[in-house]
Amino acid sequence: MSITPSAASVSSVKTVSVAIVGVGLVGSEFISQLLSFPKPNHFRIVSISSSKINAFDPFGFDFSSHSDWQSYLTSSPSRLNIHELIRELSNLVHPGSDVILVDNTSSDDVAGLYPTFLRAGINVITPNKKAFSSDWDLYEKILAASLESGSRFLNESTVGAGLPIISTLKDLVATGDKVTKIEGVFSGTMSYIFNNFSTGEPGGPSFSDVVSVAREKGYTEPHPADDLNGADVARKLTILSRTIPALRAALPEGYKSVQTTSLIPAELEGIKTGDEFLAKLPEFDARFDKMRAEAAQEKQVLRYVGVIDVASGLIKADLEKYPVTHPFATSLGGSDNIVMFHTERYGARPLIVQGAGAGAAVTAMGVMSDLLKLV
Ligand SMILES: NC(=O)c1ccc[n+]([C@@H]2O[C@H](COP(=O)([O-])OP(=O)(O)OC[C@H]3O[C@@H](n4cnc5c(N)ncnc54)[C@H](OP(=O)(O)O)[C@@H]3O)[C@@H](O)[C@H]2O)c1
Ligand SMILES: *[C@@H]1O[C@H](CO)[C@@H](O)[C@H](O)[C@H]1NC(C)=O
Ligand SMILES: *[C@@H]1O[C@H](CO)[C@@H](O)[C@H](O)[C@H]1NC(C)=O
Ligand SMILES: CC(=O)N[C@H]1CO[C@H](CO)[C@@H](O)[C@@H]1O
Repeated sequence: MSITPSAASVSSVKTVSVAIVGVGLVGSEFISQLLSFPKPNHFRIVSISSSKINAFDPFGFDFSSHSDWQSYLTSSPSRLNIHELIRELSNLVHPGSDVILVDNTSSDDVAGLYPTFLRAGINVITPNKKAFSSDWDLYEKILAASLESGSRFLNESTVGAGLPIISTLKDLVATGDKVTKIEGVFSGTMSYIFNNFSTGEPGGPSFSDVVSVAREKGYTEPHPADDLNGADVARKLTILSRTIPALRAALPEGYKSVQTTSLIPAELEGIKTGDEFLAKLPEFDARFDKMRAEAAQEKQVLRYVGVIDVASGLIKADLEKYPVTHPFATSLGGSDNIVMFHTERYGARPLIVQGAGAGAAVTAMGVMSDLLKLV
């Protein structure tokens, strides 16, 4: 993708030091988008870390080519010590000089340190759902640390990757609209599986075949049960619920408090490896076939959705049926996400956000757009 900022946006002398923890799919793509940003710009990359190694340069790396950062990292002698990193980064915080941590990991440990980063004056941008969807306690600590220090944390890409879902919800709330219900397909993996499995026809490929193909294509976690348990959707619902004033404290234990239907057959609960799980999944195809056929008879499709009903306080992740004419049946392809916001102002015709909800390029774009909000 190409980004063309206006010349005016670079007129101030502010520098922004960026530290990236986690350099897999999203992290690598984000670095590449940052390095492609037209120069001169505010940004300099001062730190890159994998789970083990850290490369740090307080003046900012001077990469000659886009792939250079990989050799800096692999040849760095320093092991990652996250507390040390926080100290180094806090030394770079001055008026006119901001520091931003980009957390691309899915680590609970890094998420647990957000309050420490924020109190040290370091802004946090993250696609990592862990911090905001876990216990209320951590969430409150993050909010308090941000308020106290004035450091900001941005989390747009935690739900729907690059799609404007959190920002849309925030705007609805901030302008005084009343959200009555949010309903959507929030998991790219579940979207792919059911878009393929349930098309409104009574027959089709078996559930286990669809899951296997999804895994081969890299759309699922290595262990498909980690997607089929619904926890990812529950985490995203937690993040959205906490943004709605009436539901702010509705989920004390975060995603664990969401009413979640797991698609893992009880008999396959706790199986250690993804391979073993997939080998046994065909034994349960008949159940899924039956649900699909029943839905088709009612001219409906199956979709794994998240629902937040504000009036009743019901927050659930579940397999539901939708008419074959419904947008969840007609407008989804691949691993698209779709989210419907029912509000007082939008009335009978809900606001709908839809598009690719997973993938490195669009997730990194969500992170990048958060970064631009900070300058
Ligand atoms: N990779 C992403 O697209 C993405 C998006 C938003 C946030 N994040 C967060 O960023 C951090 C690092 O992510 P990670 O990718 O390293 O996690 P990972 O453990 O490699 O996760 C694999 C993920 O693949 C995703 N996926 C589904 N369809 C895909 C497609 N068409 N192309 C690529 N990926 C697809 C699924 O996302 P879903 O089931 O979650 O949709 C699944 O969670 C984590 O905290 C993660 O939660 C990642
Ligand atoms: C389901 O996936 C298979 C295998 O990739 C593909 O051939 C088929 O066209 C897909 N069907 C739908 C409805 O997406
Ligand atoms: C996401 O970040 C914003 C600050 O930019 C915060 O107001 C909001 O509460 C956060 N959402 C969650 C659920 O953490
Ligand atoms: C999506 C992504 O970039 N994930 C990576 C984040 O960083 C960790 C640690 O280096 C990698 O293992 C992940 O693949």
